[in-house]
Amino acid sequence: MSERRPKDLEPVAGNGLLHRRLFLKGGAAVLGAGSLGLMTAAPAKDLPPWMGAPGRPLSGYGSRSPYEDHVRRRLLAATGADGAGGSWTPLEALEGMITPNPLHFERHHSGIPDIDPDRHRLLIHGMVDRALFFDMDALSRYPMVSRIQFIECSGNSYLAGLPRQPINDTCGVLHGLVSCSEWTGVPLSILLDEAGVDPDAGWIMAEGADAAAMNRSVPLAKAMDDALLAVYQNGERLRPEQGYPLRLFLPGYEGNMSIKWLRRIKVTAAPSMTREETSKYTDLLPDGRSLIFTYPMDVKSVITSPSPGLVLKGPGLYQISGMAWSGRGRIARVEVSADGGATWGEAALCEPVLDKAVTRFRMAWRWNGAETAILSRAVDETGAVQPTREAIIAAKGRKFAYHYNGIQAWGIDSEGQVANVYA
Ligand SMILES: Nc1nc2c(c(=O)[nH]1)N[C@H]1C(S)=C(S)[C@@H](COP(=O)(O)O)O[C@H]1N2
Ligand SMILES: [Mo]
Repeated sequence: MSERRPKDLEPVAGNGLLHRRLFLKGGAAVLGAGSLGLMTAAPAKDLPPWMGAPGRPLSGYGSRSPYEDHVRRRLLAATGADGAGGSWTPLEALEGMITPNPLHFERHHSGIPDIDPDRHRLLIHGMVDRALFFDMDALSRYPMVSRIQFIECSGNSYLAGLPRQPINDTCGVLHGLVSCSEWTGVPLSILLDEAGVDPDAGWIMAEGADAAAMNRSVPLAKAMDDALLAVYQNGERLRPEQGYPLRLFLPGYEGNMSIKWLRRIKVTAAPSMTREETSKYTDLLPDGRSLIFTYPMDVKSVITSPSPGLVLKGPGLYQISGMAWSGRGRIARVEVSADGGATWGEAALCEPVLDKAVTRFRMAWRWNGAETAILSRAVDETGAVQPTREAIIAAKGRKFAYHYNGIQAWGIDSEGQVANVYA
C-alpha cells in the first residue's frame, strides 16, 4: 500500500484533485482509514448499551432509524392549502443513484388525490380503431418492464443559477427537483397497438385524475418508443405522491409530462395545446418569442458533497461525491475542478451507468485549507457538454425559468464553509 501511495496520490488537476483510479477497482484501499489517519479512539466501555438486552420487536412495514429523522424533503415556500406546490429531495443527505420513495421530490398542481385503486380506470380513446377501458387488475396482466431512470421537473435548478444574486441554500433546495427510481409498468406501446392507432395520428393527450385534471400532449413517437404506464416504484406500488395507482412515465422528458394518477389517453392528430404547454413550461427568449415543446432534459451534474450546509473540517483528503444525468442518454464523463474552473480532472463514474439514470461520480481531493471553488461538468453520450451559467444567459437571456442546466460552483472559505457562488 505504501508503495502505491506516492503515484496514486499524485494530483491530476490544480489544487489537489487526485486520479480517479482511487475509486476504481482496488484503489479505495489506498484511501483506507489508516493512510488518512481517521481512526477513532475506542469508547470507554466495551459493550454499548444496545447490546445489553434484546432489541425491539419485528414490524410489518419498516421504518428508518430515529437518528435519521432530520433527513426530510423541504417544502416549497409557496406550497398552499390547495396542495399546489412542491418539495425537494435532500440530495446532500443521500448517496448512490436511487432515491428512497419517501424522499422522492414532489410537484403537484392540485394536491394528492386519494384514489381507490379498485375504482380507478384508464381510458384510451380518440384516433383509435377501438376505445379501451382498463382497471388496475386488467393492466397488471400485461407484460411489465423495469427501468432505473430519473424524473426531473423542468423548473429544477432555476434557484441555483438564474436569480441575480446567488441564493444560499442546500443542494437539495437548489437542485432537488430530480429523483431516480426503478420504475416498473406496462409499455404504453402495447396498449396503443391493441387499440389500433389511426395512421394519421401524431400525438397523444394524457390526463390525470387529480382536481387539476392536469394534461399534456406527447408526440406519438415517444408514446410508442419508451413510454411506461408505471405501477411500481422501487419495487413497491407507487406512492400517492408519485401518482398511485398509475402514472405515465416518459424517460428523459421534463417531469411535467409524466402525468400522475393517469386516467385518460386520447390519441390525436396534433398537440392539444394545453395550459401546461402554452402558458407554462415554455421558455421566454430575449426577442419575445417562446420556446415550446422542449422535451428532453439536457445534461446536468452537481456535487452533493461537499455542498452548502456541510462543513469541511480542516485541510486533508476529502471525497467529492456528486450526481450526473441526461435526458438524452448515458453519462459519458464527469470532470471536476477544485480551482474555480481553471483546471479539470476526470471523476470516477460508479457502476451501473444507465441510460437516462442518475450516475454517481466520485473524486478524491486533498484540500489545502485555502479558499476556493469546486465545480463539476458532465458530458453525455451524445457529446453534449454541460454549459456554464454565463453561456446559458448569453444564449437564452434571463426571462426564462425552465430547463436551466448550468455548471454549479460551490465556494469554500478558509473555515470550510460551503456556499453557492457564481464562478
Ligand atoms: N396529474 C398530474 N400529473 C403531474 C403533475 C400534477 O400536478 N398532476 N405534476 C407534474 C410535474 S410539474 C412534475 S415535475 C412531475 C413530478 O412528479 P413527482 O411528484 O412524482 O416527483 O409530475 C407531473 N405530473
Ligand atoms: Mo414540474
